Amino acid sequence: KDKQRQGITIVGVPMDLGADRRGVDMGPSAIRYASVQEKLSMLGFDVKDIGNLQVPTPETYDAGENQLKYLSEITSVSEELTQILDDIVSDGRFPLVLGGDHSIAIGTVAGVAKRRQRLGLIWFDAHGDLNTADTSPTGNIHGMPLAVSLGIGHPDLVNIGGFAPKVHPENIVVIGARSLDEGERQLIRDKGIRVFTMHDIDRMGMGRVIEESIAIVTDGTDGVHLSLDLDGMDPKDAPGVGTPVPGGISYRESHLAMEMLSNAGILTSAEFVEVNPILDRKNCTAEAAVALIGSVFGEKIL
Ligand code: HAR
Ligand code: MN
Ligand code: MN
Ligand code: MN
Repeated sequence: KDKQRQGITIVGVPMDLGADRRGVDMGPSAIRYASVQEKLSMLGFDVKDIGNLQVPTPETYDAGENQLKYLSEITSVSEELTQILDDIVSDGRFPLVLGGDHSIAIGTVAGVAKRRQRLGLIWFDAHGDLNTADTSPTGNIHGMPLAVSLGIGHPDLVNIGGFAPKVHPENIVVIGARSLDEGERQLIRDKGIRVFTMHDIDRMGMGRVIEESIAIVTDGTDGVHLSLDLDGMDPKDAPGVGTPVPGGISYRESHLAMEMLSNAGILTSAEFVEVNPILDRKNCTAEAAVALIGSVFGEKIL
């Protein structure tokens, strides 16, 4: 396949300003330690790791406004990430972003959407990340990136990269949702976003969920981004996340999802976020992330 020859560029974003619990800033290290580069090289890809973005440490800054904590710091990191992602895409390489809390998706999505007419987006997550300052129960920006990408939220975030919105509701799927706030439910209804909840996954099976998802994110689009929050998985399989929610996607279901996406050959960029090594057991969540990354890039059992 074409993808076999495409280069992959890894970039780490050690961001933890978007979440309450410290430790996700170590996510990129943990994922590298779990041999992500070796895995991709073994699969035959030309892999280049450009290292981490510089991210401010919370201790040296004031969180600022309570409903949008660290807004200005997250805004500047997002602008920088947008530029880097746009460069990777322009070079014809596949960007693989390692987080960091999910607020980094604001920059990732902006960067990969920049040169596209229409981006498809797969949001694998226990949460909707569809809050705004008005609806957020915490003021944490990692609960807002999907809303921001839709053009909803603080103008500094929404206008990152100089354009908005980055995605349209009809090209988005959320997979694995089981913890939504009232304002998020409202937004899902208003915008008609396709959300495959855990209930849907239980009833339909992951196979059908992914078939329907592929149809949605490829309909009229010229690229598909996978934004994978490790808390979408069940905490039994991925305990090292800041906001675990029981009853999630199993290890096997998540692999099936990645394998089907790989077989469909539709992904043009991906990010793996919210790995928190402090809360993990012997790095097993980072290892799960690397196993999933392997499947995304075509690793097969036989
Ligand atoms: N919905 C809650 C909030 O807005 C929880 C945020 C979820 N945390 C994440 N993002 N890990 O998916 O604060
Ligand atoms: Mn998330
Ligand atoms: Mn558009
Ligand atoms: Mn989440």
